[in-house]
Amino acid sequence: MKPFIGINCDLSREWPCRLSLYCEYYEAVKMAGGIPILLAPLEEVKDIEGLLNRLDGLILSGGDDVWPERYGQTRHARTNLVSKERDAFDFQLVRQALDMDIPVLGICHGIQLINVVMGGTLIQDIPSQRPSDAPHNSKAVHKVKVERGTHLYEFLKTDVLTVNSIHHQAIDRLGEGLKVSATAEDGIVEAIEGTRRSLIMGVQWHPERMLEDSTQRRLFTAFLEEVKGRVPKRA
Ligand SMILES: [Mn+2]
Repeated sequence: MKPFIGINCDLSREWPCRLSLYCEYYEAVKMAGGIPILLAPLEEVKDIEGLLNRLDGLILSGGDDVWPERYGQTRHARTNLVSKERDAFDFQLVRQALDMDIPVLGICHGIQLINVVMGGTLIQDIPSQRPSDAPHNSKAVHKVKVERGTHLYEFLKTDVLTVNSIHHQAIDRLGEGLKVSATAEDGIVEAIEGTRRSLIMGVQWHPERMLEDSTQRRLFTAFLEEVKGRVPKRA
């Protein structure tokens, strides 16, 4: 039985109202041996719990920015908010997934979401608040250094990795129970993970857009292997 991997989607209330997800996310899950389940926003805590009970793992997709009220800040002029409904669902989904010990892999907005749910803060706009020579926004490519002794290193088996970079926000103060597993040369956090037994990982880049790269594919295949190994422990 292949594991069920939930993927949250983007929601736009502008007409015509729509849920959307770039196809690379579900293709990455299928490539890695899982069954992708696209998640529509739910409001009721018990409904989200019921949904998570049927999932084996969670991939948090990219998107616009987390609401800064979530980490006690006011909105920077360049912060582009996700819809309020997506934000509310994302938070409840991640909180409950962590409580239920369901493996989570967060991508771009997803790594930022994990950090904020766990009490961390974000740099709202890298170019104006943390300028450096290394561009992170749109079409940029840069290297990241992977920390040894992390799940990320175990998955990828490399100290240095070339990644795409399509973000203007990044992790500032790290949330509780998290550690940094990769950084860019300018010190921007590019990957995090949980310090406890639960499998919680986040990457700032978009591995699903680099599936032609065998190292990037391993992020998904190794995540799925971990998920498969953990399913009986939850049952
Ligand atoms: Mn970057």
